[in-house]
This record gives sequence, C-alpha cells and structure tokens, in this order.
Amino acid sequence: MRHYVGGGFDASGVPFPLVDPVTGRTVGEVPAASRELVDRAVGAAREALRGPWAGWSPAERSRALHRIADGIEGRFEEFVAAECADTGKPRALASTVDIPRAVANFRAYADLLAGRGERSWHTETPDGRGALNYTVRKPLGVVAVVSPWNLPLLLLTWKVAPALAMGNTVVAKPSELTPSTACLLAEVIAGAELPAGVFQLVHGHGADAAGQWLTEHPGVDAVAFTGESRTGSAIMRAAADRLAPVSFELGGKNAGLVFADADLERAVEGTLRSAFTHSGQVCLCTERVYVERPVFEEFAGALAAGAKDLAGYGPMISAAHRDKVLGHLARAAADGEVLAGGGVPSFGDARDGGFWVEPTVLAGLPEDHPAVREEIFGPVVHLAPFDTEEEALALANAGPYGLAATVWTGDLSRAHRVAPALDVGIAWVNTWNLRDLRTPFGGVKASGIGREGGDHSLDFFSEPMNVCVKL
Ligand code: NAD
Ligand code: 6OD
Repeated sequence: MRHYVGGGFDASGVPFPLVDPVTGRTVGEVPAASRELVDRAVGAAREALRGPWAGWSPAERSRALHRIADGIEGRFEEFVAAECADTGKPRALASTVDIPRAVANFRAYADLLAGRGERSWHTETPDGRGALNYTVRKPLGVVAVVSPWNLPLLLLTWKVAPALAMGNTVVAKPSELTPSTACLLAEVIAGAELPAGVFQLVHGHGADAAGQWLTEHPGVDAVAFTGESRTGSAIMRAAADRLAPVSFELGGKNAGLVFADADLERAVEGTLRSAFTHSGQVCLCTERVYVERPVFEEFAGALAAGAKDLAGYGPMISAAHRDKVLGHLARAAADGEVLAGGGVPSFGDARDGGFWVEPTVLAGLPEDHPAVREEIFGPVVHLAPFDTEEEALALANAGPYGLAATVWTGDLSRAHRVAPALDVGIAWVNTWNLRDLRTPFGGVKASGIGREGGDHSLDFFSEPMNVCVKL
C-alpha cells in the first residue's frame, strides 16, 4: 500500500490496520498520509497544472483515458481480487459490476470528450458586422476526490475520469477501509504516460486526517465527494471559506412502490436485488417498500421467502458498521415484526469472526421509526401497505433523503404519472440500477448536490468561459 505523489510512490506515514470483513482478521497495513504529504500532493498537483498537461488537447486526454482503461483491463483479475479482499463482496459482483464499470467510466468519458462541442452565438451589432461568441472550457484546477468503501474503484473512477478528461489535476483519497484498488489504479496511471503530478493518491482516515486536510486545503480548487450526508456537511463547511465548488453524492433511504397491477413475481425478484445487492451497501439500494394493500400479504410472503433463501451474500464492511445495523435490528424487532433474518448467520468456520448480518425483512413499524427514516446501509428492508397512489407518493417522498426510487406497475399511464412525481434524482420503472453512464446521477434534499454522469460531470469539472470577437 503506497501513496502516489508527483509521479512517485511513497510508503511514508504511521500504518493503520487493514481488516478482512469476511473473517474480521487484520490482513495488512496502510500508511496514513501526514499533513506534510497531503501538502506535497496538492503542491505537485498545482505544479502539474502549469506543466505540459496544460497543453494537452482533448483528443490527447481522451486517448490517455483509454490507456488507463486498457491498463485496468490488463490487470482485471488483480483488480477483482483486491476489491473482493477489501470489501468481502462476492466475486460475481466485483467481476461484473465494480471493475468493468470502472473501465467503462474511463471509456465513457473519453468518448464523450472526443465528441464534445460547445455552442457559439452570433450577436447583431449596430455596424451590421456582428460579433462571434464562443465558449472555451477550462479546468477548475486541483480537484480533491474523496470516495467511500462500498464500490471503491467504481465510485473513485466515476470522478477521476471526468476530472482528468477536462484537464484538471487530481488528489484522490479513497476510504481508509478499501484502499487496495486505488493503489492498483495509481500503478496503472503511472504506466499510462501522463505527466507527473496529474494524479495523486493519498491514504488515510477522514476527520482530523488526510480526508479533512485535503478537503480544507487552500490549494484545492474543487471537491468531489461521495459518502455520508453528515460528512458532506463537514466538507462543505471546510470548502465554504474559499468558495470552492463541491459535487456531492450522499446518503439515501430509497423507496420502492409496488402497485397491485404490477407483475408481482418480477417485483419480488427486483426488490430482492434492490434491497440485498452487496448486502444493501449500495447507495441506490431500496430500504423501504410500500405495497398496495390487496397484494401486500402475497408480496411480503414471497419477499421474506426469497430473503431466507439468499445465498452468496457478503458481510458488512466493518465491525462498527455491523454493530450499527444490528442496533437498528434490535430496536426494530422490539417495535415491529421480523419476517425474515434479523440476526447474524453462523458458518462454523473462520467467517464467524467476520461482520455478517442476515438478509432481513421487517414490517409493522411506524413511519417515524429510526429503521424506516434513517439510512441503515445494510441488508434490511421494511414493508408497509398503502391504499391510494397519492398515499404511496406521500410515503415515498417523506423523509430527509431523495436519491432513488423504484416503481413496479403494469399500468403505463401510472408509471409516467408516478415516476416524475417522486422527489428523487433517479427513478426506475420495473427495474433497478439500470444505469447508462451518460444519464444524470445524483440526489435531491440530503442526498446530494449537483449531478454526475456524462456531460453533467464534464460540466462540473470545467469552467465555461465566453470569448466575444467583434467581426
Ligand atoms: P463516509 O462519509 O464515512 O466516508 C466517505 C469518505 O469520506 C471516506 O474516504 C472518508 O475517509 C472520508 N471522510 C470522512 N470524514 C471526513 C471529513 N471530515 N473530511 C473529509 N473526508 C472525510 O462514508 P462511507 O461510510 O465511506 O460510505 C457510506 C455512505 O456513502 C453512505 O451514506 C452511502 O449512502 C453513501 N454513498 C452515496 C452514494 C451516492 O452516489 N449518493 C454512493 C455510495 C455511497
Ligand atoms: O453505476 C453503477 O453501476 C452503480 N452500481 C452505481 C452505484 C452507485 C452508488 O453506490
């Protein structure tokens, strides 16, 4: 595990343990970046803004992104193994989502950049000759990228790729819990013929450590962050003093709406996937499902049966996170009904030392219960009945978050009525987590600020400047 600063690797810093969530055992050490190293990383990124990188054309940057994508593909199995080791997620997930999506992030932004144009305007002038206005896109400068542990490489590259595409330099700080694929990415970038200082990687914790020192650094021009909403508030306060722009992807408490006219089998199967993928540790996972009353019992029975049958799921990321999830389950069991799961699985092997929680289906809790209002970020879903479309919308739209929602219905008119009326950034109809990388991605309310994806990211990571030429 090494930092990557100014084109060189660096293993300095007080080490902290890396823990395998599957067994709870310490399996390695990560050096924590000192404040001095963070300073050096920001300094190297500033320096690189004045170097040859500034002269690279969009086409050259686009080709560089493809080289990085090639580099990840060339070490695909290493990336998959590292992601599984850090997160405990099943290989099937890392090899079909995390790593291919990281490759796709570089390719998608490379292609968008290569084909991107800007508008120009002809302005009338009294002498009749007019003036031509055109837009020049400039990088923001040094961008801090701070990312979480749930989809470590996917969410890091989701920001690094568009930031580099637009000519910025980057200092990235991955989650302290999942640093391994970021290290591999630094190795790939080191071999991708980018000028020294264009990409930096520093490891460490968040508060009073590398994350905070980086995001409050006066040499950082913008912050792109994915993580908890309250961390976003702390980062925004730090960025406010220097008015640095922020792009935030934050927490969620995503709702599913199941109407009686839905294909119930498909809705159950889709909800199992949306609630329990990566054991609920995906920001888009569904944690509340509202089911139209005539089909509530049937849906609840089938979902609970499906949850009991789930095999091949992974653990929570850490002991602290497992304890938070189990705390929610203890309160929920006391106040409502547990239809499936609710406990810790027993394996009779080394996994018993890991951070496991059973896929859990709850019902019967009031809407203001912490398990229904707060983000759990674990394999836990609560079911409640509704009687009318208006009630379903009111239930889904209540609460502090607004990231994503899913509507299950067989009525086309209802789908088009309900989906746009949801207070979220992303709504799916009869599917979940079908994501085209060019579409806007992000949340409303406490779920985020701004949009990522396609041109939205390229816009965030650049400053449009107007040039007006009198003809
Ligand atoms: P977190 O906020 O604890 O940490 C995220 C990153 O921020 C880590 O790298 C951490 O070290 C750093 N950090 C923590 N405190 C900091 C501080 N004061 N200053 C600067 N950096 C700091 O989040 P997490 O537990 O790693 O991730 C889970 C959360 O992320 C959940 O809330 C989930 O909903 C959210 N998430 C959101 C999206 C989205 O797209 N909306 C995607 C994935 C995860
Ligand atoms: O784009 C994807 O494939 C994906 N799974 C995004 C998830 C983001 C939030 O955790």
